[in-house]
Amino acid sequence: MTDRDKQSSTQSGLLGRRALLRASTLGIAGGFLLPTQAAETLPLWSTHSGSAQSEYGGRSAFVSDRRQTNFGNPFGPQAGVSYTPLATLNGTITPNSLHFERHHSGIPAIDPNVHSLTIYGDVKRALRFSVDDLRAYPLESHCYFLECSGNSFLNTLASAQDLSVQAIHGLLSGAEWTGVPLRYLLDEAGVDSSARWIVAEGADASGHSRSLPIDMARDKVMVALYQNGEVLRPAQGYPMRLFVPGSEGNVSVKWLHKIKVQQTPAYSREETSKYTDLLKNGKAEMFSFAMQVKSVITSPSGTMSLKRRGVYEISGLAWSGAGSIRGVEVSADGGQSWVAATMQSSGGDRALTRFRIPWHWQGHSAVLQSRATDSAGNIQPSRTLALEKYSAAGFYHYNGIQSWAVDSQGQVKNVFV
Ligand SMILES: Nc1nc2c(c(=O)[nH]1)N[C@H]1C(S)=C(S)[C@@H](COP(=O)(O)O)O[C@H]1N2
Ligand SMILES: [Mo]
Repeated sequence: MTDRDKQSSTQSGLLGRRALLRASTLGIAGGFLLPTQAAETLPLWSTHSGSAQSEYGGRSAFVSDRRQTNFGNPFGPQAGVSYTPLATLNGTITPNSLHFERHHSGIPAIDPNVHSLTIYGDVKRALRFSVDDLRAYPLESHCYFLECSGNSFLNTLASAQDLSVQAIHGLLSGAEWTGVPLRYLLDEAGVDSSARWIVAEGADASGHSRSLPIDMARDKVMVALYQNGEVLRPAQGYPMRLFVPGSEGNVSVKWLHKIKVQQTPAYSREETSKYTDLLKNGKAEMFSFAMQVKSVITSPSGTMSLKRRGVYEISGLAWSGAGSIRGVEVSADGGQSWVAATMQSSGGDRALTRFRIPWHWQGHSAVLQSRATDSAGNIQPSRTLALEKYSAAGFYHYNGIQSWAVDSQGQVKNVFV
C-alpha cells in the first residue's frame, strides 16, 4: 500500500483500489453469507403467472421515484420547474419521464403535422421544414447532459439549505439526443458571409428566443427530434427543439419554430434581463453559454441517513460544457485529503459521467465532497472560489464543490465549508 492509500483507508475511510482488495479480507464488503444447502432449498418465488404484456410499458409498482415539482412560482405553475430525482437514479441516462422540466409559459400541445421550422434572414433562400422533412436528413445520436444555468443556485445563498440533491442540483439530466446537425440546414439555406448570429425562437406563448454565434451554431448544435430513442416528450419540446451541447439549458430552445440569421444578436429578454451573470463590479457577463466543470455526489446525499456503520458506495455525476471528464477525486474529510474515484461509465464529450468509490463509515462525522477535472484541464472550484467573481445577487452558472456533512448519527446534510 502507498502511504496515500493507507491514510485514506484508515483515516477518512475512502477505499482506494488497493484498500478495496483488502476490504473483503476485513469482512466489510459483500453480501450475506449463505450455506450452499440453504441456497439449494430456496423456494420458487412465483407460483402463478404474472400480468400480461402491454402496449406501452410502465415501471414496477415498488418503484416510486418522481420529479419534485415546484408550483410556488410567483408567475404561476406554468412558469415552474421540476427536478430530476438524482439520488436514486443510476447510470448516466435520465428516463424521459424523469427528465427535469423548465418552461416559462407551460407546455404547448403542438400538432406535428402543422408545426414547421423556418430558416430565414441573411440567407440565400429562406426554407421551411416539416418534421418529416427533417427526418429525411442524416440524423446523429449523442449522449449529452442538459443543465439549467440556475441549477444549484441554492448553494450561492448565504446559508446552506437542508435539502436533497434533487432539490439543489436536480435541474440536470442526461439523455441520448437524436437530430439533424443544424449546419446541414444552414448550408442548404446558404448563410450570407456577413452573418454572425442565429436567433432561435420557440412556438410556446413565452416568446422564448436566444441568439447564438454562427460558428457555435455550426458546431455540434442539432435540431433534436428524439430523446432516448423516443420522439421528444411534449415537456422537452415536441416535435423539435434546438439542442446546444454543453451550454446553459436556456439556449436549447424547445418547440423550435424559427431561426433567423443576422449580423447581430437579438438581445432578447432571455439574454439581457435574464441569463446574464452579474459580476462584483456591477457589470454583467452576457452570452456566457458554457456550463463549467462540475460534479456532485448523489449518494449519500442531503436528507439521507446512514442506518448502519460499514461500507457504502459513494456515487455521483460529473460533467463539463468544455469537453469530457478526465477524472473525479473524492474527499471524506472536508477536502483535507482526496482519493481518485473510479469511473463507472465511459463518459464522453459533454455527457454525464458516473463515478464511484467505496467508503467505510465507522460512525464518525465526515464531510463528503467530489471535485471534477475536465478534458480541457479545468478543475471544479471550491464554493468560495466559485462565488468570488460574481455579485451576491448573481446566481447562474454556479459550479462550486458540494459538501455533504455526515454526523455521528449518520444524518447527511448540505453544508458550506
Ligand atoms: N421555447 C422554450 N424553450 C425553452 C424554455 C422555454 O420556456 N421555452 N426553457 C428553457 C430553459 S430555462 C431550460 S433550462 C431548458 C429546459 O429544458 P427541459 O425542460 O427539456 O429540461 O429549456 C429551455 N428552452
Ligand atoms: Mo434554465
